[in-house]
Amino acid sequence: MTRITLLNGPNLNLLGEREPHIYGATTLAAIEASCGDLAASLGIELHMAQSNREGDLVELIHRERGISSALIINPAGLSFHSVALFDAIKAFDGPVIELHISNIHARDAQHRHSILSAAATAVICGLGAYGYSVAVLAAARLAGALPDHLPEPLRIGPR
Ligand code: CA2
Repeated sequence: MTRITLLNGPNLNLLGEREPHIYGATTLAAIEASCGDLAASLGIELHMAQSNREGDLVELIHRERGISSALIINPAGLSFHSVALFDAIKAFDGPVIELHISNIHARDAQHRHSILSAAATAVICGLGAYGYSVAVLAAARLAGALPDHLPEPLRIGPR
């Protein structure tokens, strides 16, 4: 069974509790439950983790090398300065989707430029919690693991 990893970075454990006007009212637990359901319906194993520590995320990515066929990561505040995460993403051997709940391009200067995007295969932002569902579908597509019964427009891909 194809395995995909979904990682969430610092402070995202607080989703739904604070700043709902920016990050929405959905909790991380609800997002993970919904992504798990979607993955199951696609016949994919979805491995999920959240950490507030940069080193933990680096190690989680290392551990998935050769095991997960694609990586989805919301690096949160680490997006804007973490060279260690940049290098870990570069070292991952499959497609990597960088995901943000908010549209970081429409944010203040501090939240506008992710240095990780240059290492990612694709970037999804501004779709709120729905972006996680889109990312799971897209990661499955990039991993070549979408089931044949899905409509053709969902199965066509960039490559
Ligand atoms: O929009 C996103 O998903 C972000 O990655 C979230 C980060 C932010 O630094 C990025 O610019 C965009 C912040 C995550 C903080 O999460 C919180 C959740 C609830 C309450 C407070 C913070």
